[in-house]
Order: sequence, then structure tokens, then C-alpha cells
Amino acid sequence: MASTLDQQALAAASAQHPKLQHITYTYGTAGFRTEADLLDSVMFRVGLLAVLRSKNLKGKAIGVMVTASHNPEKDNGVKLVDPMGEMLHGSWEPYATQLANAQTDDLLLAALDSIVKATGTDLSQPAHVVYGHDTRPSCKPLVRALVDGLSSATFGSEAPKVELVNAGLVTTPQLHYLVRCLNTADSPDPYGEPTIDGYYRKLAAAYTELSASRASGHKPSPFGLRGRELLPAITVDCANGVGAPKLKEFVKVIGTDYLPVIVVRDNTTTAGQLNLNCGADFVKTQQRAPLGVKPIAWQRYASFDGDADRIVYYYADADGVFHLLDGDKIATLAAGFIMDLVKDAGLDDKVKVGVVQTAYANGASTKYLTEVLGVPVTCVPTGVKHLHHAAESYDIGVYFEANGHGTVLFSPSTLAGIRSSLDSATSSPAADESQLAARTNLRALTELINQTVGDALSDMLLVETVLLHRQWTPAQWDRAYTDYPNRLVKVLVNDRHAFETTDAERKLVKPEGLQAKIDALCKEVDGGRSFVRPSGTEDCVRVYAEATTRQAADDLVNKAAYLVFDEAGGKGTRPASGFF
Ligand code: G16
Repeated sequence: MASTLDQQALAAASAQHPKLQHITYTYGTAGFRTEADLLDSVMFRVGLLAVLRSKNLKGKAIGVMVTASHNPEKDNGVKLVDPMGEMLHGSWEPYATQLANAQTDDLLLAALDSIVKATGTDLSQPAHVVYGHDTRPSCKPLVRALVDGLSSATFGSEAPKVELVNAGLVTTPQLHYLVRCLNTADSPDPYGEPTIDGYYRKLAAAYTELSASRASGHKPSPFGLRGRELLPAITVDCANGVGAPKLKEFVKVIGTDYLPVIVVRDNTTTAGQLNLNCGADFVKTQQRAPLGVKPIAWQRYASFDGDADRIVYYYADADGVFHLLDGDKIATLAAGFIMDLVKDAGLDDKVKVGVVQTAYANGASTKYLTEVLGVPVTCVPTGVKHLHHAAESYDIGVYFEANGHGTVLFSPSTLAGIRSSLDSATSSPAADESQLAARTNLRALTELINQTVGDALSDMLLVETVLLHRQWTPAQWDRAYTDYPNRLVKVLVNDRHAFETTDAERKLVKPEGLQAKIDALCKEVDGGRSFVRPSGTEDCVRVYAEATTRQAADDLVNKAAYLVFDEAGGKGTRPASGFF
């Protein structure tokens, strides 16, 4: 007999997590995100939805991550992870929003019922959910609400028990990794051991192999750097978040010989420190080192964000001038290296590399990718869910947002091709030692890179690998192209939902008439480019501008931001001296 909703039990459980009547929730760029105090009912209901999603996929493991990533510590959030470790399928986002906004327990039951019907979910299927959280103090009660939802979603005595795995304190990408491992464990292509230790060992083995092979594996530096063996230590700012304990755990596994790291901003116990004046978002938007960190000239520095799914690099020159190596720089570094490896491996007639960016990508990076590397570039809306999807259309898809969120995807046929090229019985055995080395390195890269989602740790190892093989300093990496001066600011408005965009968010459709005025501002500036979009993770509108000079970019961003503030419902006091 097919199971049905156990209305009474569900209503009783839901009554413990009443919805706040005055709030409308939206499943945004990366799930639900708002002040932690407002999220109890959302957590409970996400628990219900996770079970439904798993049942809908015949018991495949679904992930739930409780985090608000780069947002301030007072915020929290939750997002669902689909079976291959990718973000929740877009077609289910409206269901999440529908459940979160049901005003009463009865309406919640009705919403559940309609989702079960609309998705054709068989409630008698098993369900399997793995959940984890970051270091925010608010996670504890919110995880309890989530577990209440997960445990209440039994859907009657006939339904099989929901299998729950508590991953505990994890980085967001570790949770994504676990989900994929659980779902591929018995497949011909298992992703890895479904434990955090298994994650560390997988990355450590790949990085060790790539480090050991650097001598034979790749071209020496075109800049004729003096012979340097391993790279000197890198200083990593962990945003006072979960990346700190996790990076330290990883270093214990791989050893400091392979990865000499100085960990800073690792205070996860003092209230209010998370993402405060540090972390990838601060460094990228402020275009400066974390407060209190004075970079030593020419050394490598990196910043993770609060849940360790983003990374940016930076260094200072001899005059102490700060230089940012953001997601665009990482994308170009990775794409160039992978393209060379594919060529050296003799696979370039079969394997095509492509890059995916968003409107935030610096114009100079797109120019470099298309004109110098000759690689196709796709532009999509903000949100790794969009980039990930677009990258799947390439044999090897490199995707990075300028904010440092990204990874590299290898298509199933490319993975199979790389593996079979290493098989001595294959029809295309390696022609020589260097071709074999390139193929071996490519295979190790597929293990090093967390292909489920952007991962600060895995991305750092990717960058370190390229720098090691190229024998490049960060300054040499930076020479590929020079960023156009740019600025990104936030404008608080009464209703960010009044803003609608098109053309991969490069143009505003609403409020009507605003885009034409922004275009007019851009025309007055040499190399002027500016766009406006509502944030999907914060209650604000983001305004971006770039131009050929710093002054022009700063002026342009302020003028565009004032336009937004004055003509589209700016909230609070009009900032007298600009927006940054
Ligand atoms: C999330 C998304 C990213 C996005 C960022 C900012 O990052 O995963 O793809 O770039 O939010 O989005 P928005 O501009 O819409 O606020 P994270 O690191 O906060 O999870």
C-alpha cells in the first residue's frame, strides 16, 4: 500500500516550528539566507522537503547544509544538495519557497500534498539525507529544527524509515563531496570514500602525486626563475570560519613538507569574528588584505570565505601595493595549465576546454581568455548553480565567479578518455615519457579538483600545483593580464525584488528606464561598463562598474549607485560621500 501523509503527526510537529507571519522567504542564489532568528520554521520545512526530494529520487542521498557562507555571523541559511553533489535542481526551488511560505500548519500540509502530486513522488520509497553545518553559534538550534523536520517526514507507518547521516561541522564543499560519494559508492565510478578523512586522503594523494611529478611534468617558467623546489609557505586567512579547523586537519594528513601553511584568522570561538574584516568576500570587495594582515612583499596569501567554498589569492609588491588574484585570475591560470596539459597529453583533438564566467568577470580576463588562450567563454547569471550547469557542456569546463567561487568539471567521456590513455593496451598509447607524464598529471588533477562545487581547499591545491609546475611567483601569475580598475558596491533599497535583469544580468529590465540612464553614464567614460542586480543572498542591490582608470571606475560606480538610490527606492540615509 502506498504511504500517505500522516497529517496529524506532521501538523503536531510543525506546530513546534510556527512560521513568522510577516516574513516572505525566497530560495535565492544559494538557498534560504537571512537573519538566523527568522529561520526556525524554514529549517523544519527544508527537512521535510529534503526527505521528499530523496524519495522522489528513489532513496538517493540528498544533502542539507546549514550556513550563510560569507554573510555576517548573525545571519544563517540552508541549502539543499542534489545526488551528484550539485545544487538542488532549479525545478524544485519553487517547492522550497512554497513550503517555507505556507502561513499555517494546515496550509503546509496542503502544500506538501500538492508537491507530492506535482512531482509524482512515491512516499513508500526510502529516503537518505546527510546534513552538516558551519561554525555559526546559531547552527545548533537551527540544526535541531532541521532534524525535527527530517524525523517528522516519515509519511505514515508504511513508509520506510528515513536514513539520516549527521556530518556535523563541515565545510560546504565537504558536504557536497559526501553526498556524491554516498550516491556513487556502488557505481562503476565511485567518487571517493564517504568520510571527511577519505576526502583529505583523496586530495592529499593527488596533490602529492602532482608535486612529485613537477620536474618531468611540465614546462619550466618562461621567466627563467631560479631553480626552486617546493613553494615557500602560503599564508591562509580562514575568515575565522570552518575552513580553519578543516585546513589544519588536512595539513596533518598531507604533512607540512608538501604543504607549508601559515593559518591566520582562525578564531572560531569568539562571538562576532566570522567574516569580520577578513575572508574572501572582504578581500575581494575591499580590494585589500584582511585588517591587521600586512603582506610581506612577493609572498603568497589566500583568503577563504566563512564556509570555505571560495578562495582568492593576493600579494604585495616591494612598495607594499596590494595585488588581488581573484576568481578570474584563478580561472585563467587553471584554463591555461589544463590546455597545455591536454596538448602535451596528445588529447587536444578530442578534448575541448571552455570557461564559464558571470557579468562580474573583469573585462580584461575575458579578453585574455578569448584572444590569448583562444578558449570559448560563456557568460551566465550569478550563482554557481548556473555556472556549474553551463560548464557541463564542455569536455573540460572551468568555471569561476570573480569572487573566487568555482571549480573545474571533467565530462564523463573525458574522464574515461584520460583513464584509457593511461592503459598500456589502449589504441593510443603514450608516444613518449613527457606525453605519459602529462596524461598522468591530468588524471591526478581530476582527483585533486572537487568536481561537485567550488572548494577553497581543493582550489588552493590546484593553484599551488600550477605555480609549482610553472615555478611561478604570484607576481608572475599576475602578469598574464592587467585587470581593468573596478568597484562593486551595495545599495540598500526598500524592495530589491523590484529589480529584474536580462542578458545574464548585464541589463536591467525593471525598474523601467534605469538601464538607459546607466548606459548613458557608461558612454561618458573610457571603457565604462556598469550593471545592477539584486543580491540573492543579502537584502541589497549590487552595483558593479569598471573603466580604464581607477578614478573613472570609482566615479562611475558612485554615479550608478546614486541613480539606483534616488530613482529606485533607496533605504535610509543617502550616503553623502559615496558608496565605498
Ligand atoms: C553565494 C553563491 C555564489 C554567489 C554569491 C553572491 O556564495 O553560491 O554563486 O556569487 O552567493 O550572490 P549574490 O550576489 O546573489 O548575493 P556564498 O559563498 O555566499 O555561498
